[in-house]
Order: sequence, then structure tokens, then C-alpha cells
Amino acid sequence: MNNKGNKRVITLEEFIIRGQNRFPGATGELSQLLRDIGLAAKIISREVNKAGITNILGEEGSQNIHGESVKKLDLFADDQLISALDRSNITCMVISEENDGIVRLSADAGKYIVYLDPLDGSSNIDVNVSIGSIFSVYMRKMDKDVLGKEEALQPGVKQVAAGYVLYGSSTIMAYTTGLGVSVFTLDPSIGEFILCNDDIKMPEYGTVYSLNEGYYNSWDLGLKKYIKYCQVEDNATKRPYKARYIGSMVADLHRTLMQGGIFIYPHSSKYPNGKLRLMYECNPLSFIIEQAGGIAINGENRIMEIEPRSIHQRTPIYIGSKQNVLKLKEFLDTYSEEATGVS
Ligand code: AHM
Ligand code: MG
Repeated sequence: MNNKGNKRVITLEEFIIRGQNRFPGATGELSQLLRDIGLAAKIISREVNKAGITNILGEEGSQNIHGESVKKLDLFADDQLISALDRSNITCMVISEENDGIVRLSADAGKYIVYLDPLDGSSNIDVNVSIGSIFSVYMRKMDKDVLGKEEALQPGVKQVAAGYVLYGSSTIMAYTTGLGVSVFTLDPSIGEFILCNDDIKMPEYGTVYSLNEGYYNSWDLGLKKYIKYCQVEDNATKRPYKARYIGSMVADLHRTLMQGGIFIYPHSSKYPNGKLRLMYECNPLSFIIEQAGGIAINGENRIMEIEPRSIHQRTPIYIGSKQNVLKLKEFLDTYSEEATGVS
């Protein structure tokens, strides 16, 4: 359903409760967790919009005009999300890009484990470019008494929910619980996320490619050839494609979700395992993209089937519209076979 043109406005809160009511046995805990993230997102959005002013006032550790200490925005976002999750007593641990180890919350017996990238693309803050928060939710294996990293190391296919918040020209929240992707826009005048699409499907084919082309010389031959293919003129396939790269994964992925195309962060000599993190960047965004009809692979296998070995693990990622990712895979396969002499 597209909410455009509908008189009836549906808020995130209402939408989550309605979703929960569709499952008679549901305890409401996952709904509460999503509402907590929605609340933290509103607070972070407000601070992101004030970031320019905060920068004038000082950096981390300094004091603002009220004599209060100023926090870096990514640490602020981390605090907000973790304390929102701690309040409801249903999350037992959080793993976040901002913390080396796991963060145990007060609910020792809590059912859920949440991965967070509290503010992705944070190098873009100072130049007023879109940034985002990413979350990924797993169910704790309740048969285990010991709460440790092993508990948190589950493949992406086990996610029970995932989503992102994009702080762009508007603040957008998108999430999935495995029943399609719902997208909301924050209406700042009433402080509510309003439903804009409750089952978004992305184009099967798109004409945009997105990657950091500055690293061209360190790519595999298959990727170099694919990017050259994207640049060749061909009316039938609407090439050349457009190149678009914001350098904020959430923003690049949101565009890919809406318009189709492909987003790539490959391995390279600088990042032999890729740069992006499996558990709080690649898995959640893969869940969203797959739920919208797209594909996400690491070059060989589905991202969400990777068995994680560590909480901050990195992976290469090729993600987006089905036809684009499959075409790229053809190139990677062909040229890796050539390199190894397999025909
Ligand atoms: P961050 O978590 O330190 O912000 O890094 C992740 C970001 C992604 O949002 C983005 O896709 C990528 O880094 C950009 O990296 P690069 O500058 O190498 O292109
Ligand atoms: Mg990040």
C-alpha cells in the first residue's frame, strides 16, 4: 500500500502495534524494541540537524555555552540507542561499532541481541552530507546460560528484524521483520514517523552503479571489467549507467532501494576483507534489500549465509537490484576462472 494521497495518516507506533496484532501469540516485545529505536532515532535526528551549531561550540571533551560537555555525534547516537534499548528490559546485549566488546544491558534474561552502527558515514557530518543509523536484531538462544560473544555470532538469516534511519533532506526510517520493508518519514512538525510505504519493492534492474572509483587500481580484474561494462553505450540495456557515490552506506543503499542499481564495496589491497562490517552494516542492509526483491553477495555467497567468526568482522559486499548483481557476478566468475586457468 502506498500511503501517498491517503487522508489517513499512520504513525510508526500505530503501524507497529497493528503488525503485532496480526500475530495472536505475540508478546509485543519486538514491537517495543522497534518503538524504542524509533524514539532514539527522533532524538538523534534532532541533534544531527543541529550538528553545524555544535561544531561551532566545540569538539568532544570541550564545553558548550551552558557549561555542559559536548559529545561527538556518533557517541551521542550510541548512547541514545543503547539507553533506549536498556529502558524496556528486553534486550540482553548490544554490539555496536562504537564499542570493542559486547555491551551487557540490565536485562540479563532479555530475549534479544541488537547490533548497531549508531552513526554510519560519520566522516560526512562535518560537510552536511546524509548519514544514518543501522540496526540488526537477533533472538538469543535461550538454552544458553552464558551470555557471551558466541551467543551473538549468528548468521544474517537468523535476524528477526533489521532497519536503518537515514538523516537526509528528510529523516527516513525503514525496517523489516521478514514480511516486507516498511518506510516512514519523520514529520518534524508533529515529531512522528509517518508511513509512506508498507511493502516497498525495488526495481529488478537499475542504471546506477555506486562504489569508490578512486580505488580502481586495487580491484580484481572482474570488477574492473564490470565497471567498464557499466560505462559502455548500449540503448537496449540503458547504458552507460550513472555513477553515484555518497560515501554513506545508508544513503547509497536507500537510493538503491528506491531507484535500483548496484552498490559495491569490494575487497582491495587496502581492505583485503572489504571495509564494511558484516554484523551491523552488511547483514541488516542485505535483509532490507532482499525483502524488497534485491540480492546481496560477498562475491561468491549470499551475505546473510556467512557464518560470522567475530563481532566486528568485515566483508566485501555487492548489493542491489537482482539483474545488476547477477550480471556483476558473471564478470567476477568469468575473470576469476581466467586468472586461475579454470575454463
Ligand atoms: P564508518 O562506519 O566509519 O562511517 O565507515 C563506513 C562508511 C560507509 O558508510 C561508506 O559506504 C564507506 O564507509 C565509505 O568508505 P570510503 O570512504 O572508503 O569510500
Ligand atoms: Mg559504519
